[in-house]
Amino acid sequence: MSYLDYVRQFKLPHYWCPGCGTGVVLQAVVRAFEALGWKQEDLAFITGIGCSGRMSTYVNANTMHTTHGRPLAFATGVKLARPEKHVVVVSGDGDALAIGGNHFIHAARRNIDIKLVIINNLVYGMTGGQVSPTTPQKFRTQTTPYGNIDPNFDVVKLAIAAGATFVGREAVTRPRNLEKLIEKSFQHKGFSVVEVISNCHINLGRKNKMKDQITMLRWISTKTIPKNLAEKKKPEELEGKILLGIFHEDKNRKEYTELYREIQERAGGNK
Ligand SMILES: Cc1ncc(C[n+]2csc(CCOP(=O)(O)OP(=O)(O)O)c2C)c(N)n1
Ligand code: SF4
Ligand SMILES: [Mg+2]
Repeated sequence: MSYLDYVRQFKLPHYWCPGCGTGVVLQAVVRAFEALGWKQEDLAFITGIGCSGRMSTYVNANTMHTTHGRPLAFATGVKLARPEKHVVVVSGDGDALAIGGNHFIHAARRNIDIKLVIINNLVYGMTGGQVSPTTPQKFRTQTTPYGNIDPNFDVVKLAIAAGATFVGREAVTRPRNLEKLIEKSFQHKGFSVVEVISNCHINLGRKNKMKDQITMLRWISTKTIPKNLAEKKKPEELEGKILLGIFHEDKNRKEYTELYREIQERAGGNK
């Protein structure tokens, strides 16, 4: 199957602003489906609400466009009911880490086999650019017009601390690396998290002297550095940099639906 078979082309043109990084993530996701040869009938693709949440409109598989912050709750239900299926969630930074922050840490804690991709555009894009838990300090947003004072989450550290067994980070400025990372995370058995640094030049960039997508993508390029290159740099050269790559992979921890099946068998269920 071609990656285009995983796209509902009759739904195009898409909703996103020209140059939005969300489209780059869609491309990487469907190319990973193609590389893995997943059948559409074996795939549940679930999103929350936000510009990122709109992705379930365009993916040609079993899709659920759920409520804001709740895609992991829906996905947990799907995976427990049909553990043999591939369950993929795409979520925004607000969706996954603000309103959905609790679902995020608990899905990670359980190590349930859900593949989570977080489109971290550092803001609530869809609703006009309110501050999110990943907005950098000093950034101006709709709700922090004089600059954000809240420290931002490090999504990678949060995911590892909560118990995710595959954790990586990429940026929309490196689409091929992004595709490879997403493909690898989809092959992992357990709760995987790929954070994608993305651009919302419309509702964040324009408030922060990045008037268009090119300027914002350049900023992402200068701000990010692959982990292997970072290893050769001095600490002072890495100040304020966001590292990219795979940060954690644990293949030994038991996956949640397997544990659930075991306990069902012990309890005499599934007869
Ligand atoms: C329960 C609930 N609260 C608030 C909203 C309004 N709302 C819709 S999208 C959104 C934020 C989206 O931000 P993010 O998850 O980062 O996605 P993005 O649009 O940036 O991709 C909010 C607050 C909602 N739809 N439902
Ligand atoms: S508002 Fe931002 S995140 Fe939403 S489509 Fe436009 S550029 Fe993308
Ligand atoms: Mg966002």
